[in-house]
Amino acid sequence: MAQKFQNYIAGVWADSSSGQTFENRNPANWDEILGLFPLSTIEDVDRAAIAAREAFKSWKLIPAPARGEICRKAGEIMVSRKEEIAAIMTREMGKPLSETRGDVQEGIDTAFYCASEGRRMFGYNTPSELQNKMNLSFRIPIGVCGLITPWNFPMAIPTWNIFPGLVAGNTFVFKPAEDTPHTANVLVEILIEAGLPKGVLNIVHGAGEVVGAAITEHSLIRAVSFTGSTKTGQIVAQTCGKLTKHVCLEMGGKNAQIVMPDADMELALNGVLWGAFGTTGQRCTATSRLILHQDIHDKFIEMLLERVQKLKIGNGSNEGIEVGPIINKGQRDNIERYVALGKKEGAVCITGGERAEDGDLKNGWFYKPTIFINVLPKMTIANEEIFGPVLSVIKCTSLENAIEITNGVIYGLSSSIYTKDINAAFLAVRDIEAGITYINAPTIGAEAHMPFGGVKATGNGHREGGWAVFDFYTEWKSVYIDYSGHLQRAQIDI
Ligand code: UN1
Repeated sequence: MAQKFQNYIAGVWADSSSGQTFENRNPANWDEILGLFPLSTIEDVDRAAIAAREAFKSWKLIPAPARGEICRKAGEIMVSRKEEIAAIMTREMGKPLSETRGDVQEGIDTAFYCASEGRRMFGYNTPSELQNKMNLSFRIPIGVCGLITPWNFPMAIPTWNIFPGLVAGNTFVFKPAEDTPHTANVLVEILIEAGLPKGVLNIVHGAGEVVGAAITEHSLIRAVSFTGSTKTGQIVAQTCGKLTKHVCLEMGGKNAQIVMPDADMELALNGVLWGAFGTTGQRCTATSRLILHQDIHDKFIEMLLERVQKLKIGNGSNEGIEVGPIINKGQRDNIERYVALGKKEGAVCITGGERAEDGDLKNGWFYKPTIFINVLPKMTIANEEIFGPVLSVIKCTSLENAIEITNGVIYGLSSSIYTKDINAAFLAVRDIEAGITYINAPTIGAEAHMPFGGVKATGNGHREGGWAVFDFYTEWKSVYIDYSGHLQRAQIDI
């Protein structure tokens, strides 16, 4: 009998009011049921929002450095449980242990970073335009925040939001992805152990259409952070817009790596292998387009092909595996649909393009690393986010042409260029339309203390990570102190 897990609302672990559950399964072995989680209802979200609103009254009064101390404690617990959490995460979402350890580490980094930010939550002072008057501005919390997170970074992405949001004085209703509910519950357990008061963080499991929608619509929830598809993000944003809520969106990407003729080829090769096939291509920052200069195209493809075919596909729980399974059947169907479309549109699939089904692999949702060449910028596989191990190679004629191709998609999350020409590198930094540009490094690998997010259809102007995230999780309070003892009228009594 599979273990049963619960929601955590108002400081109490409890089943959904529906009494129903959903299964959490291992994508590397679909027969393995890892647990049953509550299929929650609108009523559960309502209770969580009320609890979070109640808890906000006292949580906001705790000094930010003390709130930061809870994050620091949580970080320490994460350090001691790192191996265990990585194993849980690999079982429920498939990426290899080396990567799930990295995901936990990203949470640890965020915990320690945010803990120290509790002592810095800077506002600013300015001179007043009137005599005997002082102007100050402070960052204040927003209130109850809703958080809807994806399955590909089940620890990193929740912590990117929860830790800074808590340090800023907010409370949360958290809905993790249905594919990774266990890692999310571990994070809640850790924060409870770290001393978080009841009601400050509430977790409500279930379907996006029910729980996610209820969070977005709930009147007590004043801000929503969403990471996922552009299509869903736009729906979240519409609802939040109607209800004048803050909304932070992190959505799709179609990230390109450019390789110029003067690049260190071996370095560029290692970069694209990691960028395109790490996390089985299931990162919003994944390299899904490789833009090769025509002078090195054929040689680079030859080298790449040899290396790709050696990547070790398998169950991420086994050490040495480089490419884990696809998260679920729906995602693999989606990849298959794009691969068929790529072929139909005239691109040439030179490796992969099919399921990996040898031996035990047939029990999971495995798919071979796939490369298309002769891809033209107008083709569907050069424009739409596939979220799988599929790389589209496009030939370019110059740096300007490479940048033009890079910018020719609706998204703008991450980007990369390999070159030894310092001028080319700076031009790329200036001209690529993306939230992140790497020089001589792959499109993946953002660090916790740097702003994370994208332009165009990838985001809506906010950033997670680094100091920038506090711009989302706080409001401004401007304070004017008039100590003149008489009425002074701004703009008039000057
Ligand atoms: C994501 O793909 O959704 O930069 C997040 C990276 C990771 C985070 C990615 N640190 O690839």
